Amino acid sequence: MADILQQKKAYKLFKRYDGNPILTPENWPYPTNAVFNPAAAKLNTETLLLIRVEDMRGFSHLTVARSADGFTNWEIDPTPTLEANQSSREERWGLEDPRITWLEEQKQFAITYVSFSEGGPVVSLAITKNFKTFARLGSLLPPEDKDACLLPRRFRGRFALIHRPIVRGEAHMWISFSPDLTHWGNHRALIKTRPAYWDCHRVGLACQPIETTQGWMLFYHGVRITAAGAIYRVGLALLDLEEPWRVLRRGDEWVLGPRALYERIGDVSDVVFPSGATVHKEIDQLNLYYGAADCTVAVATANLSDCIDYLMSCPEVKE
Ligand code: BMA
Repeated sequence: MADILQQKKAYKLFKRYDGNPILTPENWPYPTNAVFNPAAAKLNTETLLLIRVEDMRGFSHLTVARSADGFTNWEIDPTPTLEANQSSREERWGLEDPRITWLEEQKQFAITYVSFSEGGPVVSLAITKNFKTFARLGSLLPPEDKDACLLPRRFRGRFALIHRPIVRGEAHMWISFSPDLTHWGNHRALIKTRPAYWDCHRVGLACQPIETTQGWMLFYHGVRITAAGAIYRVGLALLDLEEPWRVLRRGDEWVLGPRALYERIGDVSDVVFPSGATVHKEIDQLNLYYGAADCTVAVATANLSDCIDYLMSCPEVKE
């Protein structure tokens, strides 16, 4: 029988912010269909979100919103911050689902995002200091690939990228390595879908990996297909700190799933899709930013030490 205490722990980890959704198409400075799947970072004293904005053609671009407390009074850039380069065939149909990592060596932010090429979705990289000017490094790996994020530093001399290629129709998370952020190799499967579980159909990285003394705390989304369509939920795993290709633990249950109305009803119903987080160690808090039903942006908070405590009570992964 499933461990009831463990399920209770997982269920209680996150608390939705009462003011959700925090960003909607209605409060956007220009006409949009949907605002969702935000990347998040702390910049100076502010919380910065880089949000996927879908226009009325169905194409997406990325726009910055800033807030002093991470919950209210968002200042949204009046025009798109990062748009598809129309002359690039790799970006023909827009930019989607960014993640942000602070690169310790470069002292810059890395933004990994999905660019929609004519040949399918590919993972692309841009580097920035200020979210105003960007160096675009282009696409990293061939399609079909999504849900990518860099880790903040090198491991045995190489940068590490977590991503989610689709191979033979299977959607598992992989990790790849590069000496220079351009040439990628040593590809290894990292976290796979689990038959019959809530994450049986697809898995993909959620927010950027969070460094803890126990290892890299990894939020990921898992998909199950039901008679009513897909349900996107969120689970937790732990990667080794120095050898992030080793999965140490993985929760059996999801820690956040669609329950609130704004998560259940939208352009794509029953979706919680986190793609950014901010860590506030001084108050032991994690803010998890997510797209709700592919329409709006919402946030849920958790106690960092509760997340680690939960992870350490999850089953060990035997390779
Ligand atoms: C995934 C991605 C996300 C989206 C989700 C639910 O495949 O494309 O952008 O939020 O599906 O529709």
